[in-house]
Amino acid sequence: MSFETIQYEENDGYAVLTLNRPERLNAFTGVMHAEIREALDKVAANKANRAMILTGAGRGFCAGQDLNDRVMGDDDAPPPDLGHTLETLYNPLVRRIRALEMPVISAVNGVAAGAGANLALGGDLVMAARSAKFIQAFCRIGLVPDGGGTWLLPNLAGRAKAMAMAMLGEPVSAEEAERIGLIWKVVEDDALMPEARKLAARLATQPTAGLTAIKQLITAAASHSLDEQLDLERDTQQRLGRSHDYREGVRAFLGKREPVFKGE
Ligand code: T3D
Repeated sequence: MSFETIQYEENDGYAVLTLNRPERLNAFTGVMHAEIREALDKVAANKANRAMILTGAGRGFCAGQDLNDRVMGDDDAPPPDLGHTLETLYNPLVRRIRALEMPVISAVNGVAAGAGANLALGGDLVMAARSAKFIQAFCRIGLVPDGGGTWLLPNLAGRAKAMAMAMLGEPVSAEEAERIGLIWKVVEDDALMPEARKLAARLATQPTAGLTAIKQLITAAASHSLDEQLDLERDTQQRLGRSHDYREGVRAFLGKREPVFKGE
């Protein structure tokens, strides 16, 4: 499968989507958005894909919007409609990744800035190379964190850290990101992709429908009361209790053997 701005691979039960404009730290362009959409269609269309890795080529993960596409003309020229780009490009991307019916691993190989940082943080399991850093660069150009940033940051790291990151735009190291709960874990630079692949291959053997439900419930919890969440757990467990993988899991446990999950 050949793309201009990304690489796409399917392997061993999982897909790898690599942002691939290393000379621009994988900054987003319209073409890249379109290619990511096409790749996500492929991920979802193939039942054999039961996990996805999102990463970047070169020394960066993603530097957010390519600002070369936002060159300001003279003051009389009409400004770009950023509401339109969020509505048509960034918001659908974030929603699409959240809705993907499999775990998404962000393997953050280097600097993640602007919408690139929030794309990374929106993954379900976020791993970062020790040299990676996260920058809410928006305030430096008069914008607010987008790509879900104003929701993700306080939910992950709390209001105080969210405010400082969003208002100061300073780099947060991978180690600090792990310490404050922004990401799951830091690994050595050269271990990042081997570890991400090992994790994706393992997830691809697990009960995918159950993992997808975990992702949905934990996301829903951010806006639900305990009562609402208890109801959702009841309904979800009722559905999963009728699934192949639940039957298989219980039978395997009682039979003292390894389960063979189908993902359904
Ligand atoms: O516009 C809309 O539709 C609304 C949506 C907005 C979403 C957003 O993401 S807004 C935020 C946009 N991103 C930024 O403001 C980040 C800009 N980049 C940086 O601040 C720095 O590049 C980094 C902190 C990310 C990395 O710094 P450093 O020193 O490691 O690398 P560098 O030298 O700045 O960058 C390397 C090259 O990539 C360089 O090109 P050159 O000089 O070698 O030809 C640089 O210009 C280019 N580059 C990096 N980020 C961008 C970029 N080119 C275009 N757009 C970028 N975002």
